[in-house]
Amino acid sequence: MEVVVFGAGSLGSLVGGTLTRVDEHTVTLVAREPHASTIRASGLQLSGEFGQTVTPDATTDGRNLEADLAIVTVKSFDTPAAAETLATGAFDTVLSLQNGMGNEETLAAAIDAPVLAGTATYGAVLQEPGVVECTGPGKIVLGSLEEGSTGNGSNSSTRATSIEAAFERAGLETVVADDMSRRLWTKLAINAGINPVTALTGTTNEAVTSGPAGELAREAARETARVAQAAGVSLRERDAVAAMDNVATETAANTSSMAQDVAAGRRTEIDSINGYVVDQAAALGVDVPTNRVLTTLVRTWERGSGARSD
Ligand code: KPL
Repeated sequence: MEVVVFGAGSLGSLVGGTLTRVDEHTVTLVAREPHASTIRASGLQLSGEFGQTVTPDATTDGRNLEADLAIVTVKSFDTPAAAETLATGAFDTVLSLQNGMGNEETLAAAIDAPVLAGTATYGAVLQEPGVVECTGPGKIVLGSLEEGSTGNGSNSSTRATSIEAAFERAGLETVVADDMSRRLWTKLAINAGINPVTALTGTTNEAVTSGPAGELAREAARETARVAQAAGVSLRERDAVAAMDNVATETAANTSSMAQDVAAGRRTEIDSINGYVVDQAAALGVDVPTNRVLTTLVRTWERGSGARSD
């Protein structure tokens, strides 16, 4: 399978690099400098669980590429730009493995290829250009967001199943799901709890496995489940909390993507995670005080540090 990974930061490099381990896949990583040129010069080092050096192709220019599969791992605020770039190429299937909500719709509006939704809970950290570490085992769940399109034999089902098989052969734990909307809301609850709390406190995911920080993260996950329910998605509060607890424990040593962004002085995905929960809650008449406070604090940090200007 020919694979292009758009936005090969930590998770994208981990997934793309892991797929490169299997001979039948040709992988191109679309990455920033100096990551791209380091990979071209000396390969991509996978440290941690997948330890080895692999040699995917790497470029900074994502235009006019062609592949069987495009995996999108850009930050959610970069999805519109990535969609425009992807639209200049040709892909059989596009798979979003991003945090936050609304990415699939943005991609589908711009690209002439089926877009599958996906969630990934692997802990991944880009240690330095050319080196990505898997800091916690996880799982990839993928499928179509269209109701009724994942039945046996449907096009989406066939595509999802062949991607699942390809990922599994490379050692990435992957399952196909027919309830992607619920899965995306569950992942949103996980990120709404873990990401801002670890980002604001400069801690690893272990910080939310217990104590007051854990309770704060759990409350953010509970509120997210309430908003999901108001939106017609059957996600129980206790399932959202259990999912968050499970990921925090499995990835305890990981620095969450938002904590990595804050540590590097970069803009975060707060708008499409807790900010999305707050906006949906307002539209649906649900009170989400914890998500509101977390959103305000992270946005205040972004403005104060110059990471955002609005
Ligand atoms: O998705 C993640 C992230 O950091 O954004 C988790 C799964 C919480 C891993 O840290």
